[in-house]
Amino acid sequence: MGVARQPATGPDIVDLADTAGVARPGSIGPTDMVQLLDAQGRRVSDDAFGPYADALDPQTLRGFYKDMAVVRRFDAEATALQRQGELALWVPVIGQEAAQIGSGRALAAADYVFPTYREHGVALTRGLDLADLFKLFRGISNGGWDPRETNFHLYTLVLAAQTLHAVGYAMGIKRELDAGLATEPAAVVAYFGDGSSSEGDVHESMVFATSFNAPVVFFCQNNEWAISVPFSVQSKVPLANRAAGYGMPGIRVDGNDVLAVHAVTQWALEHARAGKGPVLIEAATYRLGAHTTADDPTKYRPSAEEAAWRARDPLLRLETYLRTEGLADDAFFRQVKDDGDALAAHVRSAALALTGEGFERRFATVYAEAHPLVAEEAAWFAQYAASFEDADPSDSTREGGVA
Ligand SMILES: Cc1ncc(C[n+]2csc(CCOP(=O)(O)OP(=O)(O)O)c2C)c(N)n1
Ligand SMILES: [Mg+2]
Repeated sequence: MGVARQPATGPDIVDLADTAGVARPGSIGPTDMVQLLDAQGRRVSDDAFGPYADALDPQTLRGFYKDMAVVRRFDAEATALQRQGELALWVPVIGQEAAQIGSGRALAAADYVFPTYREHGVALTRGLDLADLFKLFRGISNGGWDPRETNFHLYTLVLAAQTLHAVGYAMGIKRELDAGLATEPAAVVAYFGDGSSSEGDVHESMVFATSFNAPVVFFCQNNEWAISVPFSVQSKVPLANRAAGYGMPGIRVDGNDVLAVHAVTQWALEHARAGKGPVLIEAATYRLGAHTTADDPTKYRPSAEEAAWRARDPLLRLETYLRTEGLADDAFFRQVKDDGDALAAHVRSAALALTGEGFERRFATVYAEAHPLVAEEAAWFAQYAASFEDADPSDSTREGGVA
């Protein structure tokens, strides 16, 4: 007996062909990666995304370079501060500056960002004082900044948890718009890594986002490594390919090309804000440094691989482009260096001046209201802390020791 066949597509099924040339569904190989500036700093033509880059004025292009350069300088200072014992840990961003500045600069003020723990470049684009990031990494705060001031959420160390939060937030934005409680369309960006893409939370997030047409952009920085696990263990296909299975456009972009990242993120944000649902962006990039300052990548990855990616440095290619096109001169690059040094000096002195909130506050903010168990634990801790009072005051392990 024959079984009635359902049509493969229906009115509720997203027609991915609509986004052909943008989503590039189906098999995605290296040639399907969006690139507007090649590793030699030459413009690459692209009918779909080229116009976004063509619309940028020289000042904006110089701004992209400055942002990337000062973040790199900041990152080096933070790494040094950790080595000097002033931060408990640091998570280097070197190599991923284009992915972060390109996407961050595509955001509008009303958009909202859910970062991982490595989005220092995006933090800069949201107007954070980067010294605030140190409150977490110096172990004196569980947060460090008020997300409502910049629409940049707190760092999340539980891999992929923020993708769920982002979708929930995006669904909230949509509900407020639908109910007439908000007038300005906004989008949400959920950052996550290649390793995190294997977490169930990402799957659930994508199902919810497509089912409820949430205005969210999933921005995966595929930096080739999840600590010591290579990307080849996470997926047999480019991550952007997975988008089709959920029913949303997927775009693979050269994550070391700030122009391409900026263009595809603009497109995705417009798509989301227009009520057309989520988009997955996979930015192909590389973590040039260690996973964290507690990691030694020479133990698990070949130096030739690092060297190959250094040749694709996101800063170098934009510098070459700006110089070749006559858009920036030596004086500009000298000024950027001075700006980076000034930022480094600022965050260093701010870091050294940061003192703890006190453990009383830690206990007081566990719940909104007093709780007998917390009160009991606070009393125990006060007694424990008092037991150190006769200890050698020069013993630096007495307080602030956070692993
Ligand atoms: C749920 C959870 N599992 C494991 C870890 C430990 N962990 C921290 S970072 C990391 C690798 C993450 O790799 P990726 O998502 O590619 O991000 P990247 O660090 O490369 O930016 C792991 C396994 C964690 N923080 N949370
Ligand atoms: Mg990774």
